[in-house]
Amino acid sequence: MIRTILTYPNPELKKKSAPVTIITDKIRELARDMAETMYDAPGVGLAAPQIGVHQRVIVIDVSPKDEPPNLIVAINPEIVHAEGDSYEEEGCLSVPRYAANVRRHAKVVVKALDLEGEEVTFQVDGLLAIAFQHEIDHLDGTLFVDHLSPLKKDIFRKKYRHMVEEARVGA
Ligand code: GNR
Ligand code: NI
Repeated sequence: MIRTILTYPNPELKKKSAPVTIITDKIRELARDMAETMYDAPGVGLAAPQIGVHQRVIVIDVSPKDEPPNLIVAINPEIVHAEGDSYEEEGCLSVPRYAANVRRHAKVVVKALDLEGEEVTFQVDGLLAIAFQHEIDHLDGTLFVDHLSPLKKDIFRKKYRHMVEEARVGA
């Protein structure tokens, strides 16, 4: 089932998500719905709090459109190692129509559980490394715009309010 993606400035996006303690059918259904919602959007990732569920579950698929899908479901993901710097443009399904460059680690090692409860380790770089960091941020109530300098964030807030108002008039 495709779920509704919450958008900034919804306060639900600022809450910290809780670790998953048992992988139940409900968690499996959540992961399925998240993947469906991500592919429908479309986006390269989605975190549970973006659909109002405050559990530490993320889905990611950065495979190009002309290649077969490569879905990652990560439960309780944790960055256990990081190195290098990256400064790339990001967007977010919860912050529509806005993009900005964000400083991230270039490479990360992420430990997580899969849907069978097995521990899995991802050693990633490039867009996949950025996506993991972006999604794990969501689990801690952080949006990419929270990484902007105070001046840029202030400009974002003003521009965004204006954009949302314009969109409302247009509707
Ligand atoms: O679809 C998405 N694209 C994207 C592009 C650059 C950096 C991060 C992302 S994640 C985003 C989907 C989303 O909002 N996930 O939380
Ligand atoms: Ni996002």
